[in-house]
Amino acid sequence: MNDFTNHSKPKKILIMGLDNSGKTSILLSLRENANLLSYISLKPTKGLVVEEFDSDEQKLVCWDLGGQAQYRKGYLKDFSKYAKQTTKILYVIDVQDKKRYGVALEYLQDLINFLQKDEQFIEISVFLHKYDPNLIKKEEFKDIYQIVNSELVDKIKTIIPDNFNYSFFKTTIYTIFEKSLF
Ligand SMILES: Nc1nc2c(ncn2[C@@H]2O[C@H](COP(=O)(O)OP(=O)(O)O)[C@@H](O)[C@H]2O)c(=O)[nH]1
Ligand SMILES: [Mg+2]
Repeated sequence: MNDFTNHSKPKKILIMGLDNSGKTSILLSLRENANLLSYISLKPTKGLVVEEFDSDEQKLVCWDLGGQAQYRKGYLKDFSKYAKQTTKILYVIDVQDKKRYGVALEYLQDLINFLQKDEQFIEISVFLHKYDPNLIKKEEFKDIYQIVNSELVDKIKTIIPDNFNYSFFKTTIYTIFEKSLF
């Protein structure tokens, strides 16, 4: 870690997505001291948690927006407050939670509507999360690749307009995170 980058202004990242999609786990993965045990003891995040820490090259300040239904509308109602000075939004979708794809896409659509109205064209990374290494071996997920493409990726491309910069990442806590993504 060099001194110069350490003193630079932290990069503000918003982590959003439904409850249980893996937001707090992703945040943990960014920290040096995370181990698999830390994931098991996770409790649902109540409301907003802000964490600041050093990543490989820069200071990050991550706003983990607990995704339970009772909070979701509240964030969006007052979104300018959260969006202010945000460098990137991580939008996390649990690919294993097929039943809630629709809800996850709706929340993303609501988020996009607010960003557009506010003309805040913040860069978005869509994390197709819980894409675990052996997922495809489970009967229920044998078509996961096609399902994710047709039910998530294609639809998300119609939700996020072209004036946003956005990319997709398949992620899981079972492999090392590419911290450079942030
Ligand atoms: N299989 C699997 N489970 C995960 C993964 N990431 C998180 N989880 C589990 O999903 C649950 C919810 O995670 P959490 O980070 O609390 O979700 P949050 O509500 O979005 O913050 C926890 O039991 C985690 O251990 C993943 O990549 N694969
Ligand atoms: Mg959480």
